[in-house]
Amino acid sequence: MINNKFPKDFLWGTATSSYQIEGAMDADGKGKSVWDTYSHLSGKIQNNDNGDVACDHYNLWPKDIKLLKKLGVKAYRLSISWPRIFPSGHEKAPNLPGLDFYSQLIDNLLENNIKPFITLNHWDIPQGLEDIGGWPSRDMVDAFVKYSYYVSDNLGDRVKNWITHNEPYCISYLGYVHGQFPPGLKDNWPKSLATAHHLLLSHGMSINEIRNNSKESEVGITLNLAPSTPASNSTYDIEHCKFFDVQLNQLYLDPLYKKSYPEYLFDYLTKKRLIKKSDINFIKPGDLETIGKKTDFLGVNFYSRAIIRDQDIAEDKNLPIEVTPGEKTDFGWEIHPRSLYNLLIRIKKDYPIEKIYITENGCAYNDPPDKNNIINDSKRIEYHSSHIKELKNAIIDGVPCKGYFAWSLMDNFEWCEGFGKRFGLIWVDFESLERVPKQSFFWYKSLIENNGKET
Ligand code: GCO
Repeated sequence: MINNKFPKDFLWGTATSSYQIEGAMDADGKGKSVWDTYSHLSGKIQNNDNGDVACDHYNLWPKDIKLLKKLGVKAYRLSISWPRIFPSGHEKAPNLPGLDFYSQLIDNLLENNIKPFITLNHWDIPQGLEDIGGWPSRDMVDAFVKYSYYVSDNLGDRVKNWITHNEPYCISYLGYVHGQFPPGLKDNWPKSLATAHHLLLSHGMSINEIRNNSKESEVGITLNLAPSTPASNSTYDIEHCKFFDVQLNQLYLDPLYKKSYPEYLFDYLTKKRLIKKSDINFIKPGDLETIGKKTDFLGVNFYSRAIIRDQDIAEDKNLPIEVTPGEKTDFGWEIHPRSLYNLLIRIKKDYPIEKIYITENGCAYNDPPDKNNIINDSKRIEYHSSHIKELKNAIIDGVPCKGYFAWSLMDNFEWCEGFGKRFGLIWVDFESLERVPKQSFFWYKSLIENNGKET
């Protein structure tokens, strides 16, 4: 049970992203994004699903705003599809129908007293920019600054909470080392690091543009962070765990808050012959100053902890595994709410962060409607409840967290998993596009009414 109330002005919200919900892949002049291209390549997405229609939010948004209103959220985090604004990325002027779509959405949110939190880049960059090199190319920085200028110029009178990028780690690591996300390259550490750098640099470069266009606004960035634990006490696992932590957490937090990169990471990768020192030439004089410009808040996406086993060493040469995961969600991600507390305490200790929002937290469970159209997703309720409890503990212990966004408002296109993993508080029938609030929706509504106290 969560017994204490949260601070009076705590922002309870929910989140979505453009490619995952909008559909309308070519409506009103929209160009192709990298996810439009990638999801149409055979075998990349479970079941060969794609986001052409998704939740058809582009057409059904009035319905979705009614549901947000019913849920009682104070804030809603959504992202802008870049190719709706600049179809190829190269146009000089923005595509006005694209801007109009978001403009009317925002007006409606505000009429319903819901604060829009806008993410500018939730991964669906114009294919036209990928074609000239994508994030490993420094030209992306200017393209992003131009895009953030036009969006904030048009919406900045009403939008006051801006997130530049969502989860740079996923773009950089999953796109260029793991190979699971567009552009699907494997083991290309030089491009992966250049991507991380250009994402961070474009964040720093766009802060002033956005603040100039959007008076009294706050600009932040969202990172997916997680604490990691070695699976055993072996030096292999301990060293691998350190590497994991540095590349997931410090690679982004250090430049943003300490104006430096963790040298350990570059040394480690050089030692393993995954990069040459000369590959790091994408860092130019002054870049770290720009990246380290004051960011108003840090968005934290939290799902699970990581238990790290060194896969490069034969199992019989390693020590036996001592840390095993507990219960998992349908995605196979361990449920470990205490890790949210530990993570927040650690980043508060290590970095001068003045404000945090939990911009995503949630779980995949596929419970379908029963014959009365009721979806009893009790495990989702338990997941959110236990994480909110740990968040409360962290706030009591001094973590400056000002809001919590449940991922996600509704079931949607879960990237490489397609429609097979459901994170929503609302069930979506992907044939009829009917929306059915789950029991977790009503639980969250009551939690919000009671400002974090469960009844
Ligand atoms: C991410 C994204 C979301 C996901 C969610 C569940 O973290 O991958 O921000 O778009 O849907 O995290 O995987």
